[in-house]
Amino acid sequence: MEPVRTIHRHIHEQAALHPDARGSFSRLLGQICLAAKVIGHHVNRAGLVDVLGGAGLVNIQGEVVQKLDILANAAMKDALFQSGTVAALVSEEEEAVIHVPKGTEKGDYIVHFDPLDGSSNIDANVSIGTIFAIYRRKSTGPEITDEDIFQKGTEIVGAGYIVYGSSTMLVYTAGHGVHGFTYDPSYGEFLLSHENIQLPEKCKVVSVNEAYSSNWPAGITDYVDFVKARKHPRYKDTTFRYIGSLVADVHRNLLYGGFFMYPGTVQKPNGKLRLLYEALPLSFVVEQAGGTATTGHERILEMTPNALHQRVPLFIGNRDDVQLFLEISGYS
Ligand code: AFP
Repeated sequence: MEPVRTIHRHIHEQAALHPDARGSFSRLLGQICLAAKVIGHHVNRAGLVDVLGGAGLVNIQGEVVQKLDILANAAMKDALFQSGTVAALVSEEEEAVIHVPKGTEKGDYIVHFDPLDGSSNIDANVSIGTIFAIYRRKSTGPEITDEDIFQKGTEIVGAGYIVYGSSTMLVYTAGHGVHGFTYDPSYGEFLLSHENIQLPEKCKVVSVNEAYSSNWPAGITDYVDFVKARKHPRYKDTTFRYIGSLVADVHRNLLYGGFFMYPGTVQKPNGKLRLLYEALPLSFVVEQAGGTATTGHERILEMTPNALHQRVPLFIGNRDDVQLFLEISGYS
């Protein structure tokens, strides 16, 4: 029988790579696993209990809040506060920085998260996910400052996501490779299923919502047409697939090889996706897996964020495809 490797064992092995580690980062990751189990449980039972559909609210992004968004947000906050390792949180679902409640142990980490990405897909049983990025607090005073919250992606100490799909899978990196764990309900544990994920060389999939093509800035259509022509050796067998859940689109491309784009439009030059809790964590994961991510003008991980819910165009995936995109679109 194959030895069973749980995520907790893996996290402890990774911690051993940092001789000065005091265990709080491992505790934090452990609590993210707990939140993933709680959210996954509710997602799997969504049709059976009253958690499907809108909550009758609109969030800071102007988007309809689903009941599961609220539940997932609460699960992440509870789990992270219980860890005693966080100094502050940023969530897609909340307008302002979330401070640690009075009487709760504080730590040194800042976590940015999207509790349930792709939630407009929930009612149709389409894969959705949770995305997170972890930073170390910079300031030393009693107050959390902008310096703590608006760090560059190059300062990320850990990032990952959970996909709730045909199974629940947690993918994370703490800067030493990208590792995937599949939830085994009979053990109640995430078990190592994808060790050291590397983006495959080939471009199996290009993902983009072409509905916006008439409003794209010049150059984007040139690249999309170039792929569709299927003349370039990279694109002879490429297909177009778009789920509409960023986390699921990026996860599929990470396993199969590919390139995801969400350009800005003439009306919305920064597009739709959020920098802090969508683009930055996924860019960190994809770079760790050998890929790259850019706005078309700047490496995502080198951007200095200036607002909690800042939006950013995103071109992410295999290095060769990003490079071809930059050349053909004329962005480079
Ligand atoms: P929801 O959470 O409202 O479903 O939005 C998901 C998302 O931010 C991201 O996951 C998708 O990639 C993107 O929106 C899809 O947006 P379009 O429908 O405009 O393509």
